[in-house]
Amino acid sequence: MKKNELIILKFGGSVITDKENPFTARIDVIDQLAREISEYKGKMIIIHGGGSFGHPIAHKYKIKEGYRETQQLVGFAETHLSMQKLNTIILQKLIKYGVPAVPVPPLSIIFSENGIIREMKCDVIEKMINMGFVPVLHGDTTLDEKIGFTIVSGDQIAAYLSMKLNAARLIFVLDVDGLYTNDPRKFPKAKLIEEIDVQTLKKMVNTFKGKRGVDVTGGIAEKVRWIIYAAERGTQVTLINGNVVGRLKGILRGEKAIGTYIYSKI
Ligand code: IP8
Repeated sequence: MKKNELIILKFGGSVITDKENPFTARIDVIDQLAREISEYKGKMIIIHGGGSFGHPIAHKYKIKEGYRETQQLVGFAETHLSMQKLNTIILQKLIKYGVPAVPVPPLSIIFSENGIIREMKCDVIEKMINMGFVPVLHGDTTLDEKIGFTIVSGDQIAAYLSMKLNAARLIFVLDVDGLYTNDPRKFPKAKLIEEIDVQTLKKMVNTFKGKRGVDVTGGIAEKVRWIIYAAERGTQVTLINGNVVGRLKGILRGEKAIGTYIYSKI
């Protein structure tokens, strides 16, 4: 299958927010990433995670678990609003550097079924990228056919869009260098996996453990499942560290940066 030149970027919640402090964006990092993105002129979609803007409220109201009582409705609304606030911070930085970034709230275009995207209105996004805009989406609250509502992660949206729009590359921008054999924050001897083919990764998926703070959409193993989903469908997946100045810029220029490269035989 011929891939188009679309690049999808996924910003992890831990790189763009301070996960230890509710509603705190890492403004300097967002500024730096926006500046690096502004040098890339091809088609691009950006998706960001929730970090300390999304997960603590979603956790408080048990939004991921589905609708149980009316008090959750305001919690659902609050969670979505908080994600939009983070989205606005990112848009402001991108626009400051001349990137034509436009918001696309996933709540308005996704129906999920037991937490898995069943339907997503992608024609608006396609039209935007064809015109030269950079749509900016995020993990979000969604309406769900089976459980009323839930949360869909930015990783899932990124993997789904990679498949649907036939993206050439999916780049995960994290607060560590890539995928490690173990959690590098807890185990200093953990090794960075520099290259791995998707079949090997599939066999290892349950060995990945760890998440930080309250993370309602699952930890690293869940991320790896969506990486596999995209890679198996022919998108080249890479994980890099967004805290290191210049790494995103390099990879967008087609240079080889420190990170994890997932290979598939498609
Ligand atoms: O951080 C979750 O997105 P993620 C978004 O990509 C919310 O898992 C609302 C918690």
